[in-house]
Amino acid sequence: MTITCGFDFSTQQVKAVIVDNATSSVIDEATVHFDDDLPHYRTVGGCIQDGLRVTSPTLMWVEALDLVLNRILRNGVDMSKIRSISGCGQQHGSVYWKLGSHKLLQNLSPHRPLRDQLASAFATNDSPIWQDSSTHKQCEEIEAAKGGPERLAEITGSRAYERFTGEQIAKIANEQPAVYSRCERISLVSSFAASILIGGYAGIDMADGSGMNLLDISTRTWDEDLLEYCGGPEGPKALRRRLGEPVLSQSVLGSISRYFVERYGFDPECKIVAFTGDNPSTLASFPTQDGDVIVSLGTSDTVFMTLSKPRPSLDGHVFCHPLYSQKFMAMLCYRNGSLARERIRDKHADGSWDRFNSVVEQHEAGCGGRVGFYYFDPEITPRAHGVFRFEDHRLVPEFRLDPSESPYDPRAILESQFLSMRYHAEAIGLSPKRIVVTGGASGNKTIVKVLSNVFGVPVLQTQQVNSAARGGALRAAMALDSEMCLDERSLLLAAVPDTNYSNLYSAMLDEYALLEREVCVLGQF
Ligand code: XUL
Repeated sequence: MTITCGFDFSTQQVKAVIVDNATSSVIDEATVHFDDDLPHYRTVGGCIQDGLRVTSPTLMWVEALDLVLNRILRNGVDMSKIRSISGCGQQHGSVYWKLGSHKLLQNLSPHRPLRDQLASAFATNDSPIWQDSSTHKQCEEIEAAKGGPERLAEITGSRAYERFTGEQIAKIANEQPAVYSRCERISLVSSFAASILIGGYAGIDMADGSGMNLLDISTRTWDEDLLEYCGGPEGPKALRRRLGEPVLSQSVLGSISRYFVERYGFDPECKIVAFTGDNPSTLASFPTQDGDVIVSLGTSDTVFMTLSKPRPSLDGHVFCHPLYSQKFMAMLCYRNGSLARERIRDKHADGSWDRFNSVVEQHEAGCGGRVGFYYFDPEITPRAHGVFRFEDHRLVPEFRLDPSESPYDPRAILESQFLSMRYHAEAIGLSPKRIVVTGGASGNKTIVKVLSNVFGVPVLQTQQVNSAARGGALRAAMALDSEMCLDERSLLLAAVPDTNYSNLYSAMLDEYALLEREVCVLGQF
């Protein structure tokens, strides 16, 4: 039996899964939850928020890697049977390795934990992550530097976004020149994890590299003008050197470092395949067909599908595909996903999903002309911040309720989240024939039913959880064998749309779009 290992370095936790290559199913797994398992880093939801700036302690991720491997070992997994490893990380987050750290990586001693050996490996201890929205100035400048937002989107697949890594690097290069000048290498969260595993700097893969506003997604090389802008006073050459050359997502980077062989019993021949972003990795974990759109309901909600030709626009993103070097993936990202739904659940349903569902079901589709926008944190799609409720097109502080009525917010948040997905998905040319739903909320029947009705298409669920980590293990197997096939039977029908409701939601779309435009003005930040 051959097995592979997949990692997911996500916002709130690190997960490792062991997959049996013959059946492509998960046979073991372990998780390290940052807030609970590593409380000394004092994170909330895996990060530290200071106004619009959001970072995670880089060393916390390092410590989590040892901890999760210890847990896998304790479960009794024979590490010497693992043939290859890959994985993913939350997208856009960046790590700044200090001058000389390549030597630390090459000489890791198996007798001391990674945390002790890499404690001084970073030029800054705080890694900016995808929830950061502090780089509005850099967004305006980078679009100007590349000839406008449309041109930037045409080249890199996206207009400028605050969380994108180029903007984050530009901010550090200009505002923290001492940090930038003592940095020898910049990794994404994905290539950072791969670097530790190979004991040397791993290249940034092209799929995750597409989330930087630096990569030309057609030529798959760094764009010179963008290197010039993001590299600040030290210039484009110095940034190119710090980034290294981008690599194909399916590249075998090398064998696992001696540290893991001697400390955990890995086979010295175990191969490390390039890590990628969590969304590309999730895409790689599904047996999708043409017309399938994946909706991932997690800390962030994301919507994505495979494309043969890039069609970048001012809405959403186009990334290089994580499996096929000639294909692309289109994506939308929402910051106010599960955490916003949980906030409404806690306010109106005492923290119980069952109660939340029954409150949702007490109201008719469309909430009788009520629409709510719940951007508790600055939203990415669209760019707006705040909570806004409309009754018959008029802004109201709260929805009016008869004494016998239950609150509208639970249904209203689901409807506006999914109407937004449908509206923006149509804007980037995604018209699903089926939706495959994944992520924490995908097991909730009421939520899935509303999703199906809003899009007017059937929704399929997967029996497999941990799609992003599993995508890592599957990619690790495919990079070596290529004959691994993903089984359609792992997808089960979870909801079919009710035509009456779907027609009603179709009719609501124009009105929704008008209100969203109003909210973008009211909720500017
Ligand atoms: C995608 C994005 C988020 C993170 C979450 O663009 O910012 O989905 O990848 O981990």
